[in-house]
Amino acid sequence: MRCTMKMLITFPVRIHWALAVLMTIGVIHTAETHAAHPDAKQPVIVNIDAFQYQPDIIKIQRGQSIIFMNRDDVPHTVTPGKNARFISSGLIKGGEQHEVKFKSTGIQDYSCDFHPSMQGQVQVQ
Ligand SMILES: [Cu+2]
Repeated sequence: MRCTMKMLITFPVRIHWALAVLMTIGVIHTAETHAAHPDAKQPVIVNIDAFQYQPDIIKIQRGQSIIFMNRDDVPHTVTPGKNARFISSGLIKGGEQHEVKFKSTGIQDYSCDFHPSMQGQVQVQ
């Protein structure tokens, strides 16, 4: 009887301890994973704001994505230039975003169909 009571008390404690260990392992594992892959290809943001791509020149790794976020109220596009190897965004409405994955290396220019002064460049390494 005494033994049963003790088990009832210690069981939840053990569960908590096991969870704490698992969570710690999870945190360590996550940290190691990032350390082992310093070039982890997270998407980067290019804002479209005040009729400008910001930044207008950006370096990324092959296989990395850019999320173009249109912070203006009017639509814009991300239209590839002749040296670019990605598919046109089509119309990106105000407040919307569009993701482009860059699979080929090299300098790739782009512009906006509606506003010729809007020019950007992606340098894919
Ligand atoms: Cu535009």
